[in-house]
Amino acid sequence: MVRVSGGGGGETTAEAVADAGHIAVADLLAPSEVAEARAALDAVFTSEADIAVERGWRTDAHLVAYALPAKHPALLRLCLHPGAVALAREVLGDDAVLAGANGLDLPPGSTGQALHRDHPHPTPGITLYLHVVVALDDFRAENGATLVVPASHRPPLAERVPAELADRAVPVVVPPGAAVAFDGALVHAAGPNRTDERRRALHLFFARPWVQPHWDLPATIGDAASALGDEQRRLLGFGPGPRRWDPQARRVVR
Ligand SMILES: O=C(O)CCC(=O)C(=O)O
Repeated sequence: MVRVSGGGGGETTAEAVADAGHIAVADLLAPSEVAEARAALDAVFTSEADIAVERGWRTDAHLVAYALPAKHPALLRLCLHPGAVALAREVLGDDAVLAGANGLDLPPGSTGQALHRDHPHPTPGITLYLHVVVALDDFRAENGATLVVPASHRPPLAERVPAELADRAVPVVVPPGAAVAFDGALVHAAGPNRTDERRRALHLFFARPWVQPHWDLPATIGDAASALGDEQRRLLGFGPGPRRWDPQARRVVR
């Protein structure tokens, strides 16, 4: 994994995230994996086209699909990509879990997103959530490269509301297959797309195993869980988390 921006360069990935709040890494996905991810994501978008507008998944600003590992076998594999998992583990620890996984397409003319924090309460000194945004198309300033506000996850900027920090937002320019990763409390947004090209990304949202995930992936995957390997189950947040009572089986299950 080659870090291409974020931090001063001499520190570890975890130190760079603690300091600047964000990093960019090159070549997280190989070109063949980028092609596979694009095709799989487009297949999910197509399969949801009939309900996307009414659910707010397709707007003028974005096309979004949630819970990707439950929707396509290639996305189950790619959302748990060894490079992304290694990055999450460097920052969050070896027991990091995937706490959400979405796909986003910024259509031509998109206004982009408002600056926001994924986790609204900064936790200076410890990163609880790491958002790994994997570029599936070139991320350029003109087509909506991720905007980040460096160091906005820690004091003094942590006390400021996102909209106040617009003049400090900078685009992170990366090629397809690279990733922008940031502390979930960092102020960021998908930028406006002023081109006639699409700008697609996978959003891999990792967390420490003892904080609330943004998505209940074990429940979403349901019966397909029996086909998962032990490592996939652990990364998706199946056990050893809280137990639950299955009234049908009349036993405790994870
Ligand atoms: O796609 C991006 O550049 C960032 C998306 C994002 O911030 C979000 O969906 O919360």
